[in-house]
Amino acid sequence: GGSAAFSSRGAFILLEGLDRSGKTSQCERLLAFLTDRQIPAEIWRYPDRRTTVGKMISSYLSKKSELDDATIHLLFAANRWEKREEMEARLRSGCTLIVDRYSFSGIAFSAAKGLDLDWCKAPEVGLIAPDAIFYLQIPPEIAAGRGQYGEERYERLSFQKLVAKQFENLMNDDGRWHVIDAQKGIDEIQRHIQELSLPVIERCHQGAPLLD
Ligand code: T5A
Ligand code: NA
Repeated sequence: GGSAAFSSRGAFILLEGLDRSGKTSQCERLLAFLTDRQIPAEIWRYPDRRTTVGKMISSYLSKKSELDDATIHLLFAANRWEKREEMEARLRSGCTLIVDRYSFSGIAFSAAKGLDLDWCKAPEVGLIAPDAIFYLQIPPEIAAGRGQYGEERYERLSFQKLVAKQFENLMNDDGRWHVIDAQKGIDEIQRHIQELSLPVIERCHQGAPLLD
């Protein structure tokens, strides 16, 4: 036989959910857990507000600027594209990426505004796909009761209800999606995410191909 296509890599682990569903809290705990076990890992978050595109997005989200729905949709997608190459390099270097929001947020939030679903999905095609997706499921009313809700553009209960519907429409049974009850305690949720993540990370270390 010729040279094997084996190539160890890190896993792309995605957390998705409504605003205030607990994504960032879980990402930070998962990073601490993996780091303790000497598994190389980093947190990446979208939007990445540090880039030029990210600054435009941040200004829009904090209502300092206005953009039409199609334009902001494409900026969110561009903010993922501008990091794609670096993301691939980090994964191939063996680092697991714990990602706080990605394409599903991009699609769900824009589709909730009434933009055509297929049009919303199109600019996401060709990005690296996650190996596991943890959807932190929470009734929008409960999320609305958590800290500081209401300051950014999309933090309105009526809109979050529409976003929740879109997320649920995007989930499928391809084995990557895990619906997590986000009303449970932070530590219980974390243990569940850890248990489900370790075999995925192991598979990626064994050379499972990158998804797209
Ligand atoms: N967006 C994003 C798009 O429209 N298109 C896109 O392509 C992308 C990527 C970005 C906004 O942009 C939109 C979506 C968003 O509206 P953001 O900066 O990601 O926003 O901010 P949020 O996702 O809203 O982040 P939040 O910080 O609001 O929510 P998290 O990260 O889900 O929640 P977290 O962990 O900060 O927790 C929120 C509060 O709840 C408590 C925490 O202590 C904290 O006070 N909490 C819990 N309380 C009880 N039980 C639990 N299990 C708890 N877990 C956390
Ligand atoms: Na967050």
